[in-house]
Amino acid sequence: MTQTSATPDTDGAHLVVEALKRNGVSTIYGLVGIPITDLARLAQAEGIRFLGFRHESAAGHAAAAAGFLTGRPGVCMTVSGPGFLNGLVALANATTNCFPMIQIAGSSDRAIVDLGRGDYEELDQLAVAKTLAKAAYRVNRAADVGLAVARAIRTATSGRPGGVYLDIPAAVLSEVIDGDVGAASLRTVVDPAPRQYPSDAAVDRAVALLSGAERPLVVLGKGAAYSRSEGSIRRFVEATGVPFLPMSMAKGLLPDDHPQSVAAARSLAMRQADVVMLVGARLNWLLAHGDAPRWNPEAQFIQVEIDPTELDSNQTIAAPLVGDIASVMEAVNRHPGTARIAVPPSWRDRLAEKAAANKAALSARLAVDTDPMGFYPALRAIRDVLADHPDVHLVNEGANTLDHTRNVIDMPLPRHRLDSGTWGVMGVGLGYAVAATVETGGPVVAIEGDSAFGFSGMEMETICRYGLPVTVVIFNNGGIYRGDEADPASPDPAPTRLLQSTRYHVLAESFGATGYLATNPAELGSALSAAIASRTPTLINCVIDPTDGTESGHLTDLNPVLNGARR
Ligand code: FYN
Ligand code: ADP
Ligand code: MG
Repeated sequence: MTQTSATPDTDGAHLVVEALKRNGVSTIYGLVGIPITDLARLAQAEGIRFLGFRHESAAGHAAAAAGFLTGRPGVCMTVSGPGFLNGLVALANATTNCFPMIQIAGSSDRAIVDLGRGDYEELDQLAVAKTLAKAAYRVNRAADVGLAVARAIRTATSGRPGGVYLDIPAAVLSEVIDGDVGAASLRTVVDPAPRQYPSDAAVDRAVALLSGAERPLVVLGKGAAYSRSEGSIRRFVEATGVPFLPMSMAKGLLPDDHPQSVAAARSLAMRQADVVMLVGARLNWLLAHGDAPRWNPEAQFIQVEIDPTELDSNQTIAAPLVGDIASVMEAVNRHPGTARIAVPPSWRDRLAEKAAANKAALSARLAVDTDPMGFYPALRAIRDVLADHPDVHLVNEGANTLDHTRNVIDMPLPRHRLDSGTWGVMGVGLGYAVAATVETGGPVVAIEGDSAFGFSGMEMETICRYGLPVTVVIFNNGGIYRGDEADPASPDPAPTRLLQSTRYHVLAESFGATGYLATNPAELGSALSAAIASRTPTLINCVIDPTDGTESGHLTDLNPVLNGARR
């Protein structure tokens, strides 16, 4: 073949790697197979770290967590058809949680797929992804790879972040084009998430509302954590004295032991606040949609939000502050009226009193040792160890395991808690854990219900293969919610039952991790201390009383109760 330029020819796969590198992508979370195996090899050879998983869902969750932790889209790479579909839960979850992520999948021959002729792993992936992602694009020519990657990065990161799907047919990966044409087609995204300031009038309106409040409240959501604006949020909260309520993944944005935190007086704060400033938090199910009786029906809402279509989705937003949180909070802090916002001491005292009572009640529960060990004494042991390790990233999923851990374990630092999030999803655990340590270099502790662990448990091998400093603690109560449901009138176990006799620690040892069995708080505490200090893969099988646990944790009310279903 005659060379048309001085540069050697290139192909779609090389351009994908170049385009990602040029835009600062340093890690890909994926699982290889047809048609992306060489693409992964190439990425690795070119200095992009490729972390290979055992299931695409876990790889995708890792990419999503990377997006949340870094503010840049995490990249997941999957094969076509079923592998693509396995990754989609994570892409949809990233979109629901507003985390920037890109899923790149290879795909089969368009000419065959589009006529339904039955190709290998045939699926109209683009059409499927469109319904679940923030956006979905297909690259039809190798010369468009640079544009496609840039567009995916821009879409995933700007405005409300979310998941973007990039479909690359096998034929495009191997399409050879002139090297100069290829190089010229690459692009670097400039300022992927530009600042967006609110108007002066919008700031005036919000500050006026807060100034007239008798019982103001700030609700901090994971959007605030994502925006990395803890500095300006803290300045606002401390200058005004307004109490704040952290949503689950906003715990630590301001430290949980901050005197203005009303996490421990959640219901009272919601029920009585008269002006509520939502900062990167949605009035969705996690906030009872802003409805009475959980909320004061007279409450007026201020919402700091990047996506204007979120406003009024549940309650009327009296003072919208549309923009990125960092810019909005700077504008609010600069406003002369902010210095005049004052919180009546009676409101602060009422909340403080309730928080103290709830904390005392929780302390009492934590102090009682039971045999077998319950959730609370187990969490006491974990809390005491983690208090000495503020740098630990905490991953948490399950039902009771999620709810109890969230309320017992204080977070001292922003973006150090990763959990089931807006979708209440199970299966994020080990993927989130991998990303948390890969992206930060720090140690991770994943506190997992025994059921929750099952969704991504095989990634223990991944953690061992890469030698990651991850400690998985399984709260093993032998079931979903609890492990003692009476056997039904069927020869099979009850739907909620799991085998509590499972030796999860031995399973982990088979991959090369250190395994511990813990049946009391002392064993648990010493195992966890040793695990964190070792900075090596560890799994602690923490056996919990099978009678401890409530159906659906704190979400019991969401369960339809059917006649004749329970014995
Ligand atoms: C909170 N609380 C505390 C503390 N933190 N007391 C003492 N100390 C501390 N540190 C109090 C809080 O004020 C509440 O008391 C109570 O604990 C319960 O708080 P919680 O858990 O926030 O409960 P609430 O209000 O019911 O919250 C609803 C929720 C939450 C939906 C936001 O349950 C949640 O995030 N759930 C996610 C569930 C999920 O996704 N599960 C996965 C699938 S499970 P009062 O103020 O006195 O009320 C499938 O079945
Ligand atoms: P939580 O579950 O913690 O309440 P949500 O995920 O419901 O948090 O809400 C996060 C909100 O933050 C979303 O509505 C999202 O659009 C918004 N958001 C995300 N990033 C930013 C940002 N940089 N600036 C402003 N709003 C943001
Ligand atoms: Mg369980």
